[in-house]
Amino acid sequence: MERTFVMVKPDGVQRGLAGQIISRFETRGYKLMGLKLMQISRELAETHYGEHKGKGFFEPLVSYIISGPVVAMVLEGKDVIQGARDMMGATNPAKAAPGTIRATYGIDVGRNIIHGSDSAASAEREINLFFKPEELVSYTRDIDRWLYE
Ligand code: D4T
Repeated sequence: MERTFVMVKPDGVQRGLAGQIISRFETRGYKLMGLKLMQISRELAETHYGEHKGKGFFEPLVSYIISGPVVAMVLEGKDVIQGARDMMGATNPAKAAPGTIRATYGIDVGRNIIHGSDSAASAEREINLFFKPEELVSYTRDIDRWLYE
């Protein structure tokens, strides 16, 4: 089973969409391993988006992500890294496929509602960046046998 890091960004929280977005992942069958509302510090934001440092959108991106609380979560499931990314849609909501989270709730790339890790390496890095080991809970779910063959 894979794990991934997903975050409802400040626009999603301010617009009251966190519950609906979490529900999409739960309904699909992905398992919540960690979940919290948090205010990201500038330092954490700059580390998280370190790969974009120097780009024109870096400063607005950091300001946006620290502009209000986010809902951070760790999801577990078969191929969840790509599966969750597919559910989010393209980075720019204007280009995201209909039915995806970004196309359903968003318009502008600078207000794209949600983040999800894009590889196994970034999932591990981001989970460790946002969650302490004791904040992640391992448990069994009786419904798993109805989700997986
Ligand atoms: P995140 O990291 O937010 O899940 O987005 P993606 O993984 O889908 O896309 P990304 O890393 O390329 O971009 C990170 C973040 O920067 C914003 N952005 C991106 C922006 O404001 N303008 C841009 O031109 C690009 C490429 C949106 C997401």
